[in-house]
Amino acid sequence: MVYLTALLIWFTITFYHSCNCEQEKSNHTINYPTEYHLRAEEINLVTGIVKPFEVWYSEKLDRYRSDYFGGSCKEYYVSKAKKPYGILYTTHPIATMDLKNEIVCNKVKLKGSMENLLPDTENLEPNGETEYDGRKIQIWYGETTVLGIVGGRVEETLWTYRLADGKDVPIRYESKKSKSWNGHIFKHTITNYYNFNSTVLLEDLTLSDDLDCTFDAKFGKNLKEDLQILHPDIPSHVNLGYTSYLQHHKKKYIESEHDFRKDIFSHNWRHIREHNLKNLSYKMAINEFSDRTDEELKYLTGTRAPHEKVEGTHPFPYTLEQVDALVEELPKELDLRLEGFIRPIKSQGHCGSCWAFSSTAAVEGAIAKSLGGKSFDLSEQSLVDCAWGYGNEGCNGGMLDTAFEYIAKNGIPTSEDYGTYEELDDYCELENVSSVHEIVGFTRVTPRSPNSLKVALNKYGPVAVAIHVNMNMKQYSSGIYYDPECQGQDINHGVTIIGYGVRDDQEYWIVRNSWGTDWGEGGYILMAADIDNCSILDYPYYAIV
Ligand SMILES: *[C@@H]1O[C@H](CO)[C@@H](O)[C@H](O)[C@H]1NC(C)=O
Ligand SMILES: *[C@@H]1O[C@H](CO)[C@@H](O)[C@H](O)[C@H]1NC(C)=O
Ligand SMILES: *[C@@H]1O[C@H](CO)[C@@H](O)[C@H](O)[C@H]1NC(C)=O
Ligand SMILES: *[C@@H]1O[C@H](CO)[C@@H](O)[C@H](O)[C@H]1NC(C)=O
Ligand SMILES: CC(=O)N[C@H]1CO[C@H](CO)[C@@H](O)[C@@H]1O
Repeated sequence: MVYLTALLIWFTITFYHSCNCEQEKSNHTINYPTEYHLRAEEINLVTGIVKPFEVWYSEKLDRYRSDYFGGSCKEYYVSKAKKPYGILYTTHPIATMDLKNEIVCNKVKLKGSMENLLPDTENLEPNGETEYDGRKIQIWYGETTVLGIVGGRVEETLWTYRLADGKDVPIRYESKKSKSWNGHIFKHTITNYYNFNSTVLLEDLTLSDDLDCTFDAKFGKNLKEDLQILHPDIPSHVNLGYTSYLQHHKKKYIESEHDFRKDIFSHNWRHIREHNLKNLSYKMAINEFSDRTDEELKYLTGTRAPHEKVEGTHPFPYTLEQVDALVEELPKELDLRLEGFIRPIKSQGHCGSCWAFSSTAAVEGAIAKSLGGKSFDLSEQSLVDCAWGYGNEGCNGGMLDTAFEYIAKNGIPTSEDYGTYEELDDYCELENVSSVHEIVGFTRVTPRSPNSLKVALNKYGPVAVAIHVNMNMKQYSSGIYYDPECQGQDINHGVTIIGYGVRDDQEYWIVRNSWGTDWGEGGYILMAADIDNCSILDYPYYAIV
């Protein structure tokens, strides 16, 4: 210990004696220029999104400007002399259905002094030097933990070169956010900076006169309107949109989780906006799922492809030839909701019980059809609690064939009798119910045969199907859903087909989901019916009563 202290004292003295201390100190901190114009691009290695931007910054003028995506979106910051705030002007094209891009300008007050536009240097330490393009490059590195995310870690690396006046110009910045315990990287960006210029002109920092900029103080009242006015490429708008989103959906996160949520939200917002501008057959919308990863949303799904009683208890009674003849007699459109066979939309909540909801809806419909429209609200919870012996696992998922097999053997009580849906695995309390509704068996409709499905819907009632669901479908809002990315993927969800129709020569299935009425068209989705989109025709089952 004495030895160590002595060593430390010797080291400190030697250190102080041998250095030009001003010089040494400045080598250990990053000193950005106070005047700069830079071009840059941020590459998100997780999402693949490349975001080009350009910045002008002047401490002399107390102003900055950033342009995004070649200048379609711009931000101008102008400080107010002697006032503790500045004004941030943003201009961007407004998203209209007909693709006419009208430029709008908004302004907001920003408290405090002007912020630098270059990476935050607070956590960075010198980490060696390298050579690039005949220049000496300083490397800076920092590692911090992300509070609120178990094992969350941020690694930052910055590469700069030093000008003759001692200022450090960035050329590359890398930020990697990961969960160290599983190595999962949830954000990884590289930003390249180039074309540094230390001359910044007032005219570059001045907004065009013919823009009519208004103060929008009313953000946060109506999410849908806010997202129309704001733009996902402008960082300050992302903040406003995200705040409005949290308010609208009554979401609360701990401080350190906001970055992560905001990233997912803005990514989805941008993706949805671009999708909707393409005027494809369906629209998407920001909803309660839009700040979650696809992985986190596993609870929305939970149906596996069958592997046991695949064909059902009774074979489908028609051959493909018979079906083709029968289909001639069928109506061109069918909606079993209009017959009174379909109960109101339900929500499975945070529980992977879609398999119970889709099979129960098919049973409810078959019973209502047999009783001429008298319907009962049957208990999904009884399946979640009691169908484990059949290969189902409550909220952890299940299969359609074994759900029907269970109902055929045990019957299904009403929700009123069994108890309301709980969104969790509970004890099976079937012995307490006074009576159950019974089915004779179930049938797998000939797979990949749209005509067979139409015959089944007309003759037997709703058909439960297993499908693949992706993030686009989770944010579906209206129209006929067709997504090439949905093809050839694993089954993960159970829904119920309750009819079919034609719009603009495109045939579709009317599909009932179990994610509440806020999602899709009042809880329903129209899915392209051509052949086998999202594997919708691989495992279709109806109940026989
Ligand atoms: C500090 O940086 C200057 C300029 O790059 C260099 O000349 C000097 O050797 C550095 N000092 C140390 C101790 O690294
Ligand atoms: C968008 O699609 C609709 C329906 O297909 C069509 O009527 C409309 O003209 C399209 N608009 C644009 C801008 O392509
Ligand atoms: C730097 O910017 C000024 C003002 O825009 C311009 O006149 C000058 O040519 C630029 N210098 C370089 C090296 O591009
Ligand atoms: C169900 O019946 C058992 C045995 O009779 C009883 O202990 C239990 O409290 C009942 N549960 C409900 C929800 O009524
Ligand atoms: C795999 C498959 O059947 N895809 C079809 C889904 O629907 C689209 C649009 O109607 C068809 O073009 C695909 O062939």
